[in-house]
Amino acid sequence: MQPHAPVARRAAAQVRAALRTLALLLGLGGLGFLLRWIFLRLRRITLHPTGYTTPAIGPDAVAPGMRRIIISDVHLGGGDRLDDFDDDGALADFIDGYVAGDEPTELILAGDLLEFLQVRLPGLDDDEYSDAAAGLRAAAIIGAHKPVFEALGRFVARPGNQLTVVIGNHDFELHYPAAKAQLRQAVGLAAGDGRLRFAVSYQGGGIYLVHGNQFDGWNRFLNFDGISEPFEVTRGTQIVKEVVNDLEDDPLPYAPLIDNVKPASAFLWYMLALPRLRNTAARRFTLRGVAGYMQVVAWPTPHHMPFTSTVQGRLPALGFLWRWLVRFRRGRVDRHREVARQVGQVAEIVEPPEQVLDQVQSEAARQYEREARAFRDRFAREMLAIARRPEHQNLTLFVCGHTHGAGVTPLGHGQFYINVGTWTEIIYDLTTMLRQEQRFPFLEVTYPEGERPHWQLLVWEGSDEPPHSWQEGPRKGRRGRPRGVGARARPDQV
Ligand SMILES: [Mn+2]
Repeated sequence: MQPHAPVARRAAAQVRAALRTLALLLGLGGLGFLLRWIFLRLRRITLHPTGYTTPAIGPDAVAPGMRRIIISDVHLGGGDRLDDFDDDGALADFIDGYVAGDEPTELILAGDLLEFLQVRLPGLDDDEYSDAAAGLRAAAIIGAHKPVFEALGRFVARPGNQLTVVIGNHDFELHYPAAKAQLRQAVGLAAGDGRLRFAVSYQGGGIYLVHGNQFDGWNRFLNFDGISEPFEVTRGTQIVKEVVNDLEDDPLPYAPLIDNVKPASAFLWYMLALPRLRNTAARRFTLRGVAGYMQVVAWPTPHHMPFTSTVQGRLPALGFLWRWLVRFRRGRVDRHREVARQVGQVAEIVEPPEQVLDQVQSEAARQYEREARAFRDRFAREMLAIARRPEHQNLTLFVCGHTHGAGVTPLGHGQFYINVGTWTEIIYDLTTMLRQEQRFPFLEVTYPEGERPHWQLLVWEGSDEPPHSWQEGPRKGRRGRPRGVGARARPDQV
């Protein structure tokens, strides 16, 4: 029995050492957050608006009585593993076979048409934001989705049609003229041709429309109307560019799906709620994501940092020091990724008890669900507040995208908040990995009796059958099928 005593003592000493380390880490973390808080309080950054702006579209610029089709969040990427949209054929068919109907139509793309944040080009730094860089990224996206832009070209070529592109948070770089020029060229229009126009918001024809990211704290821009200097990098942008893109390269089959997380602030819970945590590769992946998230949250956003590469030459004598600081700051993302990778490797070795894993996973899934619900409610509340403004009294439809969750919310007084969802594939339920079957939602607005819009939230099913109305829940809503029945995941599944 004797030899056991030292073993027990050693174990106790190890536990004490581990606890001490943990306490030290927590203390350092707390100190870090305090310093960060002080830094952000003391340091005022000034965002200088640049000339790269995009106007709002108001009632004067909205043709009365015109048929309108609205879709959102197509997220056309660079054609690689990070690209979330692989249904060029469906979108082109929709544009040719439905949008371009017999009457003049306005097609409104309500934001995040292009996925600039996931385009990685050789020779172009991920954190380079400029007119030239935006042009290159737009060109790469257009090259990867030719059928879509060809269909848009055929659409605008038909007399009377109008194409309106609203700017979102994933295509904020559309404020740069070079990106706009790429799009105009891709649909075969000359510079200055008004058949393609860009907007930060849209109001007219009974419709109020924004992309919706300004309702989302993690994706809100202080200056949404245009590019600022330094370039505004939101937390949401950071999560995509610094964490998600790196994770999506992982060989795990569900890795490319992780940018399904909405809202971005719930990324932590999303990662922890991913199924199959018992599998070591999945655990490495999850912990890598969690570590990446923590590091993004721990630091101020890049445009809050003192050394953005463009702020130079204030003290020429110290130029070398400045350049070194800029280089050091630019290495930040690589260092974070390295730490995240190492954390992931440790997670692979450590085998936590299954019970703990189950608990973590179910609690994280609950938290994620809670945050996602609060996010959806917030959009409805914001839209309600907008609808209640006296100047919006005579508008009927309050439309946005961004959440990727399509749906209709009555606001009273004959007004409706309509989210037009997304055209990318979405996972409806984390635990069951249930996918949304109603892939291609769109809003159709017509004016059969004058000013008041008639509207329908529909789902495109391909050119062989007419679109059906959007149903709540993940399942395909066929006509004749009772509404709602079997359409919702059971609440205990989440
Ligand atoms: Mn968005």
